[in-house]
Amino acid sequence: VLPAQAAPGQNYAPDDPFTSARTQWWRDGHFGMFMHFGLYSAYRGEYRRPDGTVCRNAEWIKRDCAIPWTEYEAKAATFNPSGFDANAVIGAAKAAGQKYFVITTKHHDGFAMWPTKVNNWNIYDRTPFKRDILAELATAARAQGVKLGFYYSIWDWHDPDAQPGSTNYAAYVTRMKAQLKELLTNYGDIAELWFDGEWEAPWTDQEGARLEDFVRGLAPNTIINNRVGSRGIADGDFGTPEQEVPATPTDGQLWESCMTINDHWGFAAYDTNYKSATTLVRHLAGIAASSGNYLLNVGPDERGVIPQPQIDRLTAVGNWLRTNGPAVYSAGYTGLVTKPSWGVVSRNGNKLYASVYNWPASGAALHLTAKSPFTVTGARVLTGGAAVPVTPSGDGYDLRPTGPAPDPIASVIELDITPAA
Ligand code: FHN
Repeated sequence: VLPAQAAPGQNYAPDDPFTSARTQWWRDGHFGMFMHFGLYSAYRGEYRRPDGTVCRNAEWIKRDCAIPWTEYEAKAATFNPSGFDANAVIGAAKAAGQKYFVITTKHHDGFAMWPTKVNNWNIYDRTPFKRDILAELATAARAQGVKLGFYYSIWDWHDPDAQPGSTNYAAYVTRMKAQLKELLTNYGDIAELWFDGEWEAPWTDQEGARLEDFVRGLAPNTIINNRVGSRGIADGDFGTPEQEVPATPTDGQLWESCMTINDHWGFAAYDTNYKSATTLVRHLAGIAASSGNYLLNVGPDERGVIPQPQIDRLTAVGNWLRTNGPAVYSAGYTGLVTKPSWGVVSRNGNKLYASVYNWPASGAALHLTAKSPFTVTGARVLTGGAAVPVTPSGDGYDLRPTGPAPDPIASVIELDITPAA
């Protein structure tokens, strides 16, 4: 039976996620840390087959490298991520300017990263690592003022009742709900729940609607992503574009774009193809200017430690945000100007924030094209505070900053505006 609110074509939620107080922190924060960490991390991205050949993958290594379950299960007995430091992890997110943190509690391999009582395919029962990292993260997140979220894969390669053709899928769904109950009731408030793998049969949209209802009943304030069912029946609070900065500001839902920091979600030691701090900042500024959120992934190694190149980039983003945060936090789609070729523009009330990627030569202008009329009463660069002359020009305004780019990553000009009544 579908919940009463789940009329086709409606975004099923107990309130309007665009305006609800429940989602305010999320809409203002714009930036979170995603963490893919699981038994797969123990492989460091490589599986040596019995014939000596090497197969490379990360969180999909079990399936894509066709590792037999007996071997994958045996790997668990060696998995001991004793370097995992929840305070350091949450501290890294905080230093990066990230307002929330979402960890894979169970990925498609079905392996629970907490001591679930529901089955024994979990980090407590199968490994020498006798700690509960979710409890440690909950404590650290609360202490440091970072919100905690959980990723949970509906698709499960391990549970026999979850497999295609299962005659007892309902038993799996019952266990899944029991696990979700643990996650939503044993670790304090869970700010965000990130489902995945909902596209795989035998999962159905109707199951999704029931699951969304179940979660709302247990945790009414939790913000849920749309990978619980499909559009119009059960689509949570926000959309989940992946590996992209969407060109349009909205598709009728809140949205959060998740991206990798290199080319994998889980740890792969050989993958050093890291995005630069400049790219990461520009993703964030572009996403915030389209009223979206950026969930940037890190992949701890087999010891549970986030690799230093990932930390370095997060630190650089945090440094940029310390001065330029107003272009991101509580800012969003302007509605007033056309996206310029030289950067992006966001808005917070009567301020516009122009994040300039291509700083003009001295005397040259940055043009702002107005989509609807507004007046500019002042402008300054956030780094250093230099005033920026602004003059009406054609269909908008010309900004003429002087001197070299104040910030090589992106220099932000703050404009005081009065929209026409
Ligand atoms: O298959 C997964 C993948 O491993 C990763 O977890 C991403 C993150 O959004 N989600 C799935 C693919 O969409």
